Amino acid sequence: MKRLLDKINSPLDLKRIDQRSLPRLAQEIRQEIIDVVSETGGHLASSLGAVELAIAAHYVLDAPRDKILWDVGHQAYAHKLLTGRRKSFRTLRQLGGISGFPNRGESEYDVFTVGHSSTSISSAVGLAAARDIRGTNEKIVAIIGDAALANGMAFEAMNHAGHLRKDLIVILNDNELAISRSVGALSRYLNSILQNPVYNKVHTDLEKLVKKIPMFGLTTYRAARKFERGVKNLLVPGIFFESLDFRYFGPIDGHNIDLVINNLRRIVKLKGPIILHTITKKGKGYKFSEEYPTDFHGSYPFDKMSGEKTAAGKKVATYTSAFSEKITELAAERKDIVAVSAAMLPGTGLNRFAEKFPERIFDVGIAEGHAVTFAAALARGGFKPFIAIYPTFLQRAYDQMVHDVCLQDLGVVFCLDRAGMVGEDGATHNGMFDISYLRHIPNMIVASPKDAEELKAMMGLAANIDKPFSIRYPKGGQLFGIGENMPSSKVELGKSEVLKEGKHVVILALGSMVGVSLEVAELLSKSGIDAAVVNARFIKPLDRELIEELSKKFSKFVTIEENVVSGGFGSAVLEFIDRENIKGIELKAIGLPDEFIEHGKREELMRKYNLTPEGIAGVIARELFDRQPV
Ligand SMILES: Cc1ncc(C[n+]2csc(CCOP(=O)(O)OP(=O)(O)O)c2C)c(N)n1
Repeated sequence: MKRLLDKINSPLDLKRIDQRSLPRLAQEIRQEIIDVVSETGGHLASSLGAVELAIAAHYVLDAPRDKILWDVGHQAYAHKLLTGRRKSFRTLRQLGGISGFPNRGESEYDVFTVGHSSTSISSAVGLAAARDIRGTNEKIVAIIGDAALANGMAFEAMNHAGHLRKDLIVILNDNELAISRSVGALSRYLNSILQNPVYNKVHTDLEKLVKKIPMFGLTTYRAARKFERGVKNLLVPGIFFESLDFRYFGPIDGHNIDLVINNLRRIVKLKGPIILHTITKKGKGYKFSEEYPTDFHGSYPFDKMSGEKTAAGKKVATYTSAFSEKITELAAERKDIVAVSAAMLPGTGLNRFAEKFPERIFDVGIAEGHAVTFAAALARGGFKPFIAIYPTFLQRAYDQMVHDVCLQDLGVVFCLDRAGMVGEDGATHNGMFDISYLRHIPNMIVASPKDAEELKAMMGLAANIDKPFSIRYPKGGQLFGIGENMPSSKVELGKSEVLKEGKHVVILALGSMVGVSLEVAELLSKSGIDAAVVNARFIKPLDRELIEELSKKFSKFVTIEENVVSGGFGSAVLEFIDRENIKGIELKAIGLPDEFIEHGKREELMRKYNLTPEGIAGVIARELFDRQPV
């Protein structure tokens, strides 16, 4: 039988499908998502959980005129399939293909480019304010998960929406999970709603009652609402949403398409901020993602039959696992070591710590700003906090680092996993700005290890230094270009390591680019260029002594880093040369360009941005030596 999905090129085609056939369509969409993600990898479990919500939203609303905002956007694969990207869906997350998140450049149905959590209600309020000034009447709907709702930004936006009383709808996609368990008092509160049958019955009865008395319309309805609030006050502790001036509907089964459609049809007609609470199952419709939603949150490619990750996703030794080992070891030795995560226990490797030291782990939820100030206060309270976080998400906590950690010179350790290019998650997730946003904050130490052993050594050093200390390391395997840990000298604060002597040029390489630089040196030697290679280790404090010494021997310097060149490690070296008035140095700063970098395989992107050994050797040979590389 021909698939219904194959007829859908836009939401208009969806609307032509009989409502009774929509469950079949949901089934087909699920299968398509499983088929594709098993090959490309991606956010399987969240997307499977939001299929009916996407269908219902597009069935009832009139996008792109009406605005549908997906929070984080990792659950929007069904939305993509329904909005003209059915044919390109197989290129998901691949270089030149469609993004794994809503992206304005990709489709007019993607209202906001996203990837970071908890922006949808703010965007909805802003779009509603713009609409009202303009005097148009499109509907604005934000779809947000229970974990994303617990972020400060979502709270701030609800507070504002309640104040402005704008017409907008928030669909809460509640599956009781973040990547792992949803944490926090809000999560407990949502749970209490689900477990309160009395309230649910009163709520439904009231609606039925009101609908039966059309003659009295608004007055009756208002009176009923007042009564309802009174009843709710008795039955639901807090009536959290209603207190913020949102009208609360639900909870309803978010996989029952008729129910979601009928509720949406009703509430789009209402005024003011509204929240529709839907209950969904993360990973719905695929045995393995239902059973292991955390493993299938962001998944590598997998075998559909067994659920096993295929070669591309097989576990290799990673920086994350080295971090995980070391933090557990440190905590076993020292009772003052505590760890903080913003809803990323599995991704950062903190779950092992969490199991071993449950009283010393703090998962604060998707709340990066809070995580940093909270850690500052843990340090102030006499503990040694390690925050494990992705640098792209730490961007959310810049002021907290400045004002709460560095200004007070508190001993918080920031372990920045996924620094550099992350590959398939693309522009919203690349960790390419952290050197620039960290190194200019007074008191902050910024380090980057060349391999996993060095990461452990740096963590050991950081544990014993009572200052803000950040360590950045890339996603995945230990070394790029070499394949195993290199012999290491002792890691000392602000000291680099000379790995190879040379005569003509010195390469100061950082972190992931150290292994690459050794290969660069080998390639250069074929062109008769003898390059020295230094493993910089510290961006701040810089190894001033070594740079001064090198400047007496070399007139050509190269810096290589996996960060934007603007404000990065190369800038730090240039600033030092300038400040110390060192003359006669020609410096080539190699790194990432001043642009957002799209999704694709990391290797492809490294090639595209010329950060391969061949690419870098070519640049050095041509630009510093006026030679064509061999
Ligand atoms: C600012 C920020 N922090 C962390 C993340 C990583 N992250 C992506 S999805 C997710 C969990 C989202 O849970 P929820 O909102 O409940 O949606 P679900 O996946 O359960 O549907 C997290 C922590 C992010 N995208 N943005």
